[in-house]
Order: sequence, then structure tokens, then C-alpha cells
Amino acid sequence: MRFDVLTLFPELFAPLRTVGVTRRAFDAGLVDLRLWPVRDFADDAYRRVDDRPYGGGPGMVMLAEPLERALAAVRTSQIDAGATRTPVLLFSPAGRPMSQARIAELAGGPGAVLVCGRYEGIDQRFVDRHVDDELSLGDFVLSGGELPALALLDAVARLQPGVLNDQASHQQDSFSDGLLDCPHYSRPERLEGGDATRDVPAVLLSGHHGDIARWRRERQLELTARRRPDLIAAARAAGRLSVADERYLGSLGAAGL
Ligand code: 9D3
Repeated sequence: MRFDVLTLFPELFAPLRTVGVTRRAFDAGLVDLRLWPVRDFADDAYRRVDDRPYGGGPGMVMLAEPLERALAAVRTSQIDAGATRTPVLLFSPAGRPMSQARIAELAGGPGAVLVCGRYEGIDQRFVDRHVDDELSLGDFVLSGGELPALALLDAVARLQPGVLNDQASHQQDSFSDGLLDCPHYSRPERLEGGDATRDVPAVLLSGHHGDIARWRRERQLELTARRRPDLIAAARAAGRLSVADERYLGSLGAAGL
């Protein structure tokens, strides 16, 4: 798959090629990342890519024309490479929040053109003509769309076959079953200078796989009910909670959480 990124700060994407799962996905040729520095598509001597908003107000607006020239270059490059025409996604605080469902959909597709906004926003005429979907990283204020684009690329890269060390960890991801993950423990069984309160929970050392699975499920349910009751409601509505899950949640409720 191929991602074409329109950005004023292409240097922010360098780490993707140098570390971790994203490097593995690039090295294996599973993800082709192409950066398009929007300033290179400015038409004046000052390489201007922003200007003041019509109607007044604070901040600057990203100009439509450099973005349109950059996107035209992406389309030409896709045609020359015999590559599929990919949808255009804009990162914006007014976008719909990214979700694992959306990431999984993208991971199975041909890629996307990722437009990283800067300043107060980008000229709406570019959005109206070219953008297929607007995505946000969540309800907090960033200085631009680059970090959300990096987050998307990381999330998509780790879903490529063979990129994660352990394929089983896909299924156990938080959110893949809609609940938060259970806690994890490794060696040593008791931490230096610690008392019994710092021991690894005994059930995990018991070798009883049924008991371990039940303990983990109950920790998932307990944590999710306390921290993300919205996810419990969604899992219930989607029929992802068993009778045993509901019985355990009921016992939590009866105990006042
Ligand atoms: C009061 C208007 N502000 C919107 C919250 C203006 C504004 C702030 C920050 C406009 C753009 C930006 C830059 N942010 C992004 O481009 C952005 C973003 C974000 O700020 N939060 C979460 N996800 C995203 S995706 C792109």
C-alpha cells in the first residue's frame, strides 16, 4: 500500500523509517511512504503557503493552490507508477475521531493521501473539492496534522502481516474486542525490597489456564467498567459480553464498583 503525505514539515516523518514496526513495514516493502513538501509547490518567490483569512480574525489560513498543485503531482505519480488512486484524508480538529475500525479498514486497502493541516485551518475550497474524509486524533489542540498522520501510519504499519513479532497479539489488542487490556506481569515474581503487595498475582503462576483466562477477563471487565463505561455499553450493545461477563459486572455493581 502507498501513503502520500502533503505536509509543510516532511522532516517530522523521518523517525518512521528509522525505528520500530514502521521501519519493518517500510523495509519489507509493505508500506510505500512518499512525502510531498507543500512549500515546494508555492508559486511566488517567498514560497508563501499561508495568508490572512477573508472576513478577518486570528491566525492564518493554508492556501488552496499549493495544496492543489501538490495533490496533482501525487495523482500524476500514481498514474506513472500504475498505482491505485487513493482517497484523500485531511487531519483536522473538526474531523471524526480515528478508531481502530478505521485503521483496520485502511490497513487492508491501497493506502491514502494524507493532508496535514497547519495554522488555523486550510482554505475550505480545497476541502470541498478534494477531501474524502476528515480525521481527528481526539479532543485536544495540536499545532498541526503531522502527529495525527504519524499516529495513523504507525497504527496501519503494525497491522501489516509479519510486522508484529507475535501475530496473536493482534487479537489481544485493547479495542480489538472493545475492552481495555488486562494488566501484565513478568519476572521477577517478587521485586527486590518488595513485600507481598508487589508479588505477581498467584493465579498467573498456578498453571491453571482456565483460572488464568477467567482472571484476565475479569480484570479487563473491571478496568473497563471503572475507566471507560462507554466501552462496556458499546460491547453490550454489540453482543460482545457473555452471560458470565454480565454476571461478573453485576457483582462489581453490587459491591459498589
Ligand atoms: C478555536 C479553533 N481551533 C480549533 C480547535 C483552531 C485550531 C487549532 C489547532 C485549528 C487547527 C489546529 C491544528 N490542529 C490540527 O491540525 C489537528 C488536530 C488537533 O489539533 N487535535 C486533534 N487532532 C488533530 S488532527 C489535526
